[in-house]
Formats: sequence, C-alpha cells, structure tokens
Amino acid sequence: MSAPKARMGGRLLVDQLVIHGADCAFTVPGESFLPVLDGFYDVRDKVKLVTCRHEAGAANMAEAYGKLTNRPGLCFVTRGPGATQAAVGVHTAFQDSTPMILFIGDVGADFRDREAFQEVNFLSMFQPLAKWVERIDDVKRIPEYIARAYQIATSGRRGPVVLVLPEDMLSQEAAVEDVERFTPHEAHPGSDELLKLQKLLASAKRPMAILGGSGWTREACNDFQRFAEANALPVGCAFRFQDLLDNNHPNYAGDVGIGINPILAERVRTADVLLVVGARLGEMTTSGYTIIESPVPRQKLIHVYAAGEELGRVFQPTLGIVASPVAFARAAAALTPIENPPWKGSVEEAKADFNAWSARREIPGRVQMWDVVDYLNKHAPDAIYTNGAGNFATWLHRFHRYTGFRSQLAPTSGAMGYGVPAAVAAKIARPERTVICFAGDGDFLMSGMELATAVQYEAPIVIVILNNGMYGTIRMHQEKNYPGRVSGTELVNPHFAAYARSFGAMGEIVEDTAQFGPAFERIVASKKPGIIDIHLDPQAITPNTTLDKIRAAAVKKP
Ligand SMILES: Cc1ncc(C[n+]2csc(CCOP(=O)(O)OP(=O)(O)O)c2C)c(N)n1
Ligand SMILES: [Mg+2]
Repeated sequence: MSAPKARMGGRLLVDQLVIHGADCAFTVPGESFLPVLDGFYDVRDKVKLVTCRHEAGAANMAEAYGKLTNRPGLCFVTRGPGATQAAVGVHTAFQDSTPMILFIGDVGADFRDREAFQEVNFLSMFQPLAKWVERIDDVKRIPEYIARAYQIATSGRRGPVVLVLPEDMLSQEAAVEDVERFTPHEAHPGSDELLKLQKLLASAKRPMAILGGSGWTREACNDFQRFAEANALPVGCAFRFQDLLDNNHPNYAGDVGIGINPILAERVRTADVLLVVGARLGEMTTSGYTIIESPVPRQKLIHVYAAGEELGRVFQPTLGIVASPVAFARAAAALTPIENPPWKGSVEEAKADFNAWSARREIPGRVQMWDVVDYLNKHAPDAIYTNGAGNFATWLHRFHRYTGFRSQLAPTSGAMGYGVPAAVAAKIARPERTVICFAGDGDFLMSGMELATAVQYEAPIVIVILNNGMYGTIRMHQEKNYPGRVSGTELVNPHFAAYARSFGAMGEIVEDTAQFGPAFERIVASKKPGIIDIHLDPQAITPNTTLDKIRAAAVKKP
C-alpha cells in the first residue's frame, strides 16, 4: 500500500464529510476557516456549500436539513460573533434531538486564552447546549473526530455536536489515512419486552399511543400505522411532530402539544395504558407535566426511546424499552394483535373529537384562516410546512392535515425565526417538494434576510406571513395577566410584499380570503420564492377567542 498523500487540515476535513455522505453544508464564511472553504472548492461537484446571510439562518438550515434527512446537518461559522449567532440552531437541535454538526473556526493555539480577537471558550459555552463539544488540536486526528461526531450525532438520543477548529490546525498538513464511512447503530426491543407490552395492552381498557421525537423514517411510520390499525389504537402526535401519522388516517387523534384540544388532553390524562414512542415528553407535550405527571405518571406508561438515559429521567415508566422508532415500529407491526379489544370504539370517538376541534369556525376580520389553510390542504396537501414560533402557528397546527413523514419542520424549542431558513433548507434538500413557510410578522423578520439565500440558490419557497402588527402571543399573555396594559408588544412593519420584490422574489398582499388562492397560484407559477402578506385582524388571536374577550375575562377575575 502506498503512503497516504499529505493534505492540509481544511481539505482533510472536507474529504471526511464526503466519505460520510455529505451533499450539502450551510455557512457564513470567516477568515478563521479559510482552509475549509478552500477544501470545499475541491469537492464543489459533490457538496453544495450554501452561503447564508446570518449564522442563525445557517444553523437553522442545518437543523432543518437534519430533521428532514436523518443525516447530520452541517454548519460552518466563525468564532465569537458567528458562533454566538449560530447557538440558537444548536439549542433547537438539542431540544428536538436532531443530528447536526456545527463547526467553528477558532483562534489559533498560539493566541489561545489571551481573549484574542473574537475568542470565546466554546467548550464551556456549548457545554449545556450540545450533545458533545470538542476541539480538534491535532490535524492528524481530524478523520477520527469527524467520524465520532457523525456517530454521536446519529446515535441513541440524537443531537447536535460542536467541533472547534483552531485556525493554525486547519492550515497544517498531515499524511494520514481516511476512515471508513460511519454506521449508525440502533437499539432493538427484546422479545421479553414485546411480550410485556402485549400483556399490558391486553389488560387495558382505554389505551392510546403518542408518537414523537427524531429518528423516524417513512417505513417506521407505516409500520406503526399498521400496528395502530391492528390494535385499534388512537394515536396522538407530540408537539411539532404532527407528521408521524397522516392526519387524515382514521386512527389519528390530534396533536398533543400547545393549545391542545381539551377533550384530547382528557383522553391522554385518563388513558390507562399510554404507549409513547420516540417522544421525550417535554413540557409542551405534557401540558406542563399535568396530563402526564412527573415523576410517576398515573397512566401505565410504556416508554419507547432510543437511549436508556432518557427512560425514567423525567417519567418512571411501567415498561421502558430502549429501541429506535424504526426497530420498535418494525417489531410492533409483526406482533399478534389484541383480539376484539374492549376499546375498539375509541378510534372513531377520538377521530370525531379531532374533526370537531379542527372544523371551520369564523374569526374576526375579512381573512378566514380556516379557509386559507383548507385551500392549502386541497392544493398543496403533500407540501413540507415549516414554521417558527408564535400564535400564527396555531392556524397551521390546528387546521392543516399533515400528510405524513416528513411534511412538518418546526422547533419544539419555540424558536422564532426558524421557519424561513427551514423552508430554504427543505427546498434545497428536496427540490421536488412544494415548501410552504408560515410565519408571524415578528417571527418572519428575525430571519427574513434568508430570502436572499432562497433567491441565490433558486429555492422557490412560499412564505405566508400572518401580519397582525404585534408580537401577538405575548400580547395575549399580557391581556390575560395585565389586561389593557400593552407593553413592548406592538410592531410597525415594513411593506412585506415590496420587501420581497426587492430581493427579486414575488410579493402578494391578501386582505380578503378570496385573494389567497390566486396569490398562491401566481407565486407557484412564477417559480420564484414569494411572500403572501396576510393582513390578519389583530382580534383573531387564536381560533377560539379574541383579544377583547381575553381582556374582558381577565378584568372580571378578582
Ligand atoms: C427567539 C425568540 N424570541 C422571543 C420569543 C418569545 N415569543 C414567543 S411568541 C412571540 C411573538 C411572536 O410574534 P409573531 O411572530 O408576530 O406571531 P403572533 O404571535 O403575533 O402570531 C415571542 C416574542 C421566542 N419564542 N423566540
Ligand atoms: Mg404577529
């Protein structure tokens, strides 16, 4: 065997990404990692380097890419200012258990610990934000660290990894061998655990299932669907994971998240056996740990999770099963179903509750949001829908029928500014899919500049802005708690359609329901990215109530 050729650190690093299957990376460049950018130049036919306008956008794109593809999303940023701006994407990946690798160009070892230009101790900074953070000090060990980063990001409870790259290390040369492509390893359920599961289910009167978390595939969703059908189980989906079962499927009972249908919340609370697969059961999914109580749930909890550390951490399960969603769903689909279960009717009951909850209702103003979402349900059923955080997301979560894996990209962390970059990443990764972002007027402007990235990379996404002239969510909480005392929540917005046009994108204004369909069609026909600025009546704060009603109810409170 001939000796390996010497390569500069940057090139060596990029070669490893190619070995591990990378086809795309997101960046805002910095002088701290020029050798990496140079390495990307050599592999430009294999890896698309997407240049973004803000590191939060780049990191959110990498996160969304990880969510969509199950492969680590890659993000390259520079030291202090770049890494601090990228931190939000790492936090989102952590809360959503998304595989992602953030690479940070850092000061050289020769200047370290002097608080040199833009120097931050990233090992401390990312310690509580990332699954693993490490610095590569020896150029020869780049292949080892990159392989480990891929392994950690995609194993057990998936999550973000941060690798710090000292500038001097990247420009050194090393003659080392590449490593083999990494292999993700999955935990499988044992036969005794599956027997226990069957026994628990056979003893149940009111069981239900909740799906969530990362590591699912379309096949796994189909497998679980077959298991749910065979056992007549109503299935809820955890907060922001509404696409793990087709919402039109008879067994789909609704989303177990923020603003949950009270009847569904009661169904979860009063279930005797609760089969939870892949969901970590966070605050939003458990209605603040009330419908599933910590540490000992009142339901018999069967908790299936890809990592043992998560089982019993917040909820003590009756039966904990360490298994990936893929391995568990496959095994569950092969189980003999419970014969003629006493809860058979609960599937239709739960579906009827869901249909009533998501049925058309009038809201104040000339734009009826049920009709807008219904239009999209009919004309873009299989689109990928993205959103950030704000009350506006309720229209989508409540009225849209997600048609299955992977048609939703949204942050469990409630991070505003996620929807636009997520949509850009989704369109780049899946150009054949329609991609629609829902954003609030507040939410949109946190990352609206990534419209430039959409234009640059010819990613024709549709952004629907719900423009109510305020940080409506916080205003709603103000009216509940401090009625009539509006503070810090009003917004004066730019002309969003003109803003879009200034990027070379389409801009549409919708002031009446009937204008939505034609505006959407014009954007789709243009094959350009576009914004639809919906002027929403500020009173239409949720599908259930108005700002005035909230204020009146709050004033009445003693
Ligand atoms: C990055 C970030 N900053 C602040 C918040 C707190 N927050 C939650 S919702 C919200 C307002 C969202 O406003 P907008 O996007 O206009 O949506 P609306 O609630 O008006 O529909 C704010 C400020 C957050 N979740 N994320
Ligand atoms: Mg708003």
